Amino acid sequence: MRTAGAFLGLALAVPLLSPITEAGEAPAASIEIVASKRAFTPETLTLQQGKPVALVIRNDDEDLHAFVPLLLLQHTNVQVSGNGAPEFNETGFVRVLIPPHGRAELRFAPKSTGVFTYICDLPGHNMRAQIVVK
Ligand SMILES: [Cu+2]
Repeated sequence: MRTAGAFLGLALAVPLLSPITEAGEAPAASIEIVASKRAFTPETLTLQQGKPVALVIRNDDEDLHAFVPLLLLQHTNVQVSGNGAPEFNETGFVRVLIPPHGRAELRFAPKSTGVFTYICDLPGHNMRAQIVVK
């Protein structure tokens, strides 16, 4: 009975520790956005609804930049890694500040289809681009 109990505990713990890498599921596709010379590249990128993605935002500038997705990530589970400073509120992920020559990686699965603008909201930075979810 002790063995059965230990096995059950392990079986319950594993899915909590690795929600994305379930057996048989392909690893999330990695897609890169570059912030350089105060512009985001590419201007438009396309993601698939419900499909896990690792979105890497690379800052090639000497300036601090922010990645601020408008509506795309509301009420969505987002795992952030890299050396950015993420911010969350009651609706979920709000933005990540990325230091000069830094990078942030966001792992999530887009919830809804549509065209979603993202911006850098730092003063004087007129940076915007879009993510299409199909
Ligand atoms: Cu900026």
